[in-house]
Amino acid sequence: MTTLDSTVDYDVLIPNNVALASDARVRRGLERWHPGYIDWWMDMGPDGFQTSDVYLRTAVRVESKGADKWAVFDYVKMPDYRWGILLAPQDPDRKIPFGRHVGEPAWQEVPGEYRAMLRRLIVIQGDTEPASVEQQRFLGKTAPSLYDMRNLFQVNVEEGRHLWAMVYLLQKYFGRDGREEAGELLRRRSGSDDAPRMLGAFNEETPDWLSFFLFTFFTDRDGRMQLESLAQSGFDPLSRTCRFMLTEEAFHMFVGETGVTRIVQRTCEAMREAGIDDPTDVEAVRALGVIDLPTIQKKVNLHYSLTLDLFGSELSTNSANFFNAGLKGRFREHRLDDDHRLHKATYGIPEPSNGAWKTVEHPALNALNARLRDDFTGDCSLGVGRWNKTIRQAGVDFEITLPHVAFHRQIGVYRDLHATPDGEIVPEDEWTRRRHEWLPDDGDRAFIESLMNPEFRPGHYASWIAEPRIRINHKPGDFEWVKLAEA
Ligand code: BYC
Ligand code: FE
Ligand code: FE
Repeated sequence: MTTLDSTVDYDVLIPNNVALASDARVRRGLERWHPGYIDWWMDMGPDGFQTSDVYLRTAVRVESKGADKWAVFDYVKMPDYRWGILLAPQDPDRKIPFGRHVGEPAWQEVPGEYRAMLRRLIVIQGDTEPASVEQQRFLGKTAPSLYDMRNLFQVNVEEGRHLWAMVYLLQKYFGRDGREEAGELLRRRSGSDDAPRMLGAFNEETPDWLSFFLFTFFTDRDGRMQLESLAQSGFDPLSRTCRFMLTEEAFHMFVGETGVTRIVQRTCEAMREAGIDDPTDVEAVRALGVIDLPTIQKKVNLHYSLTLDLFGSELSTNSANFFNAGLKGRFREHRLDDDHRLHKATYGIPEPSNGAWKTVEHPALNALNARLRDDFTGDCSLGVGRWNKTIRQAGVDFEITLPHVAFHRQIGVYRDLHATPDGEIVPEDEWTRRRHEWLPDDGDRAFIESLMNPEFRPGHYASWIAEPRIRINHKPGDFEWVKLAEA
């Protein structure tokens, strides 16, 4: 019996709302995987803080009921975090919302003909979660405040839980090869030469806190878009898992957006106090111990373009197959008003033509990655608009912009072009010569690194970032978000 409740059973090794107690095979599989996970967390999780007490939120329910919140906050040592398996409640009447099976009852078991495709989607999703923890493992040591440190660790434990979410699906629905894939997810390592993570951006470094905030703004937002598409899946357990993951994901986006806002705000304040009007006077601004806006723009260019590659090629038969099969839908498929099969539909993709860009129509089924990427860009623009509002309100004349989709791409239809952030196509040698105008160079990286000094006193913030306006769970300004263990 798998009747489900929205309350999570915490009196067991692996907290869950999927009746694991009465599913001996899967419970044993997960219990066997658990020690390897803890080993991975100790090796690759936040370095130097595993015995500190962190004020963390833990999900206890999959939805809020009246005054009952879905999560509780308390001090936890990260290795003791209760990583659980939480699926959104099942809707017994749910139908497959798109593709060739549209309108049929959602699948509760894996449809045999789509097994390999589905497993691949779940493995790729699962692979990104631990990768991000690996990328961020040294950041605690240079945290600009205990508040930011706590937020980093909150994101990290939740990405760990997202790995559990995918491993549950693999173990429950994919038998032996699912268990093998679950093992491989603990074996690959971000940036490794012989066993790298699967997608490009997850093998890049996250060397500093500006990168961390931009990663959570852009790359976790790719996570959001992909999870929204998988939440539409006709395979109901995947849909339900992703729906609950999205509840947690909102916080990751909050960390990214407010992190960059606070950096931009501090830069503008420092400029005003020093009477500097020209935001492009990089040397003068840097002398104030804050990050100049042109450098922030370069980092935006980098993280945005790396993240665009995560959507796969603009034109992809994989994505058409995922959609036709009913496995991966569009962003908010259930709100779209069309046939949900995309029979004769087309979708426009910008392509270069005689020194200009023109929109070329393609079968919409093949252009689903481009469409999701465009939805992503729209969502990013809202956040960037809010950063620009902060800059404007501070009276500084500067605007942060998202570069052209063809800029600095390694995957997809633009990969062989050399486009500037404005979308001008230039010869390769010119692009290489001017690269430092658009992307961070060694000097920019060294400058940012020089600011990455820890600030671990409660209520204090590093010189380059403003205090947050809204704090987690309404705690006071000098709250001790992380109680550091004695060295
Ligand atoms: N790097 O037809 P194509 C998150 C491969 S982030 C390396 O163009 P497709 C998170 C591709 O696998 C969200 N390889 O693309 C965020 C394929 O290989 P095969 C993660 C790449 O398949 C922050 C070949 O190139 N979830 O959750 O339509 C913190 C041709 O592929 C890349 C998902 O991505 C790349 N960038 O779409 C923590 C959802 N791009 O099959 C977590 C699941 C493509 O020829 N994944 N390739 O060997 C998918 O939906 C799709 O796999 C992709 C690619 C959208 C990634
Ligand atoms: Fe995640
Ligand atoms: Fe995330």
